Amino acid sequence: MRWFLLAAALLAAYVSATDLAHKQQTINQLLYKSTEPIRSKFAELKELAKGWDPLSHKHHCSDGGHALEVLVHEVEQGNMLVKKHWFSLFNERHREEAVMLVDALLSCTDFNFFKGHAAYFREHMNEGEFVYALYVAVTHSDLTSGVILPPLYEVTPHLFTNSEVIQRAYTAKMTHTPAKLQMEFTGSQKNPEQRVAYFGEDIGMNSHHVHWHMDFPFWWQGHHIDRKGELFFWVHHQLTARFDAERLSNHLPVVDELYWNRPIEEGFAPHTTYRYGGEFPSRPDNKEFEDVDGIIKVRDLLETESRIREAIDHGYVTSKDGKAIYIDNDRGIDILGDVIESSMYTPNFQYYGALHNYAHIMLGRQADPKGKFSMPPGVMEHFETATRDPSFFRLHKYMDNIFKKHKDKLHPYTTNDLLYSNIEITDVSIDGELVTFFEDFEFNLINALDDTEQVEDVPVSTTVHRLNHKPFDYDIHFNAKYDAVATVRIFLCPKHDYNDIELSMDEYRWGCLEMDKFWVDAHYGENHLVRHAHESTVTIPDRTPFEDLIKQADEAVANDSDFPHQNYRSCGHPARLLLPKGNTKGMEFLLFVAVTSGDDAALSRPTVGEHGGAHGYCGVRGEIYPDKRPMGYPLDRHIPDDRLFDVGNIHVSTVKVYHKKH
Ligand code: CUO
Repeated sequence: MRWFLLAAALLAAYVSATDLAHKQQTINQLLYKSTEPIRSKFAELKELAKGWDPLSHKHHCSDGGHALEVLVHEVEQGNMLVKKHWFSLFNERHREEAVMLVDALLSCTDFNFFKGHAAYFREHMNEGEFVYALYVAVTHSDLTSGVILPPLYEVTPHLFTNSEVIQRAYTAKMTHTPAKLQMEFTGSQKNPEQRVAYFGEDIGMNSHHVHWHMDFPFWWQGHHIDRKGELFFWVHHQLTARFDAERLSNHLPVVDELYWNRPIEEGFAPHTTYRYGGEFPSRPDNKEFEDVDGIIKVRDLLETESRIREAIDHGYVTSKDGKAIYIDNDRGIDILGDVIESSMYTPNFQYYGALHNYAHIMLGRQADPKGKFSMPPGVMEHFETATRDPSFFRLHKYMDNIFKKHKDKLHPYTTNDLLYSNIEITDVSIDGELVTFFEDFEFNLINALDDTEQVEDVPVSTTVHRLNHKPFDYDIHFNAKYDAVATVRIFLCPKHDYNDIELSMDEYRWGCLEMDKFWVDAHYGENHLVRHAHESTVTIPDRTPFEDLIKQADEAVANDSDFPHQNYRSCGHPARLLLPKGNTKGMEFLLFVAVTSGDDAALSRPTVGEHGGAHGYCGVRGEIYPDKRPMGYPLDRHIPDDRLFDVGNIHVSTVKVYHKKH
């Protein structure tokens, strides 16, 4: 009997491993050269697409085929966006069409039907819509759990590199000369913003950002996503705080917020081309906002903003049926996030509008607000490209300050709230040095270039500079009065402002970077905790190159072997960007460590497993957020006096971040 059970278990493991390899291979093939028909070398997929009749598989849909019918109807009526046209999620109709495919794929009850529909619609829909929908569906479908999404910068490279690189890539292709092209950051050294372009244009950070919006789409109407509004606040708050830390590292003041009734100080020339639709529009310095014809007026944004500020002052948001939803509590930030973004969770779209989404469009269209020149959308209208534009951080600082207004109104934590009397931290230090450096990173451009199946590919790639840091560990010593699970929270905070004036806790708290948060078993007596930086629960390691994913999946399928399990999510801040750049002399930061009660955990066994990896900024797929406390706790509220934090379970020390040229 035991042998039988063992054999059955082995068989199940074997089937699921090879099953995963097949799924990975399918997703790879669907995304390979996505602007061209499915390659003939993927014969099975190509045949499947050719002979597929979506509606004959309605009984394999959880909704009885409703989503599928809607999509098929639109395709058959010729209502869909044509192929070889730009796609923007902020375009209402584009979004509707993409979401039709997401819904159809998510309704599949078996992967074979997911595959058939995806193959079919790949050939019948706009490429941009298809890629977006497939990424979202793979992210959310249980049928594809374990599948690694290829790096977006290798699937849609146009949105991650610049026009010059693309042109030179074509030259390489036309002349059949393999090429490794150096990509430079946008702009010139005459522009002070250039000093921090390495952050705004970092392809890993951009990938994290676009994936965050795929994990938490504002249009999402599926299963309830826990604390989605608060995560919107937190992930963007952290992006802003991290950008500010990079600015301080580069002798720039922290970013100022955007004002609708003042000029946008920084212009931006993206030097980037759509695959279809020409150049991304540029914006000169000091552009005054103009209404965007037929979409959004400056006046409406001001009105929306003042309604939201009023709700904060009142301490309640008014729902669409006129009821007060009180927000001066821990839940308030989540509701405000839903309101400000705004997502389908907003309690009153009619009254509070969609400040964030319209702001992206407003900024994206300032080069051609009247639509006179038929320009395509600006970089701000794509999550892939938005952070390149300095106005992105101004916009998000503006919204961040609205969130801050709410947080500042909440009652400050008292010493009693902060104290966890079981724990006394005796020492915190860094093992190794905090050292950052620039390195070159290469990614493949094969998918950027049109070609035919008859002509062999020429290897073309591009190399970008990117920030990285040396490995380091946190060394934390503490005493515990009894055995218990404890929550460890680590932040890195700016110590000085731009003028080198030391900041008080209340001044620096809003600029703190979440470095890590995890749960440990504290034992009675002395404890010595060594935590590696690479274990951080806000970051993910480098993404697997598309070429490697293809090779690994193909080999696993050919040999009926395991697909190497790579345990990371697509959403997550790049591990190599965990530290801000610092400077050559060693820039002082504060290392803030708080050990609080394990009761903070929302999960029953917080010390077991990694809870999906990058849960700090990205939550846990399909589960509740693992920490019950407000995101940013205990630095999220106003601190009237630093001495309130004089408790044994909180430790603040000064560390230095060195930047080395090599
Ligand atoms: Cu992520 Cu504005 O929300 O870009």
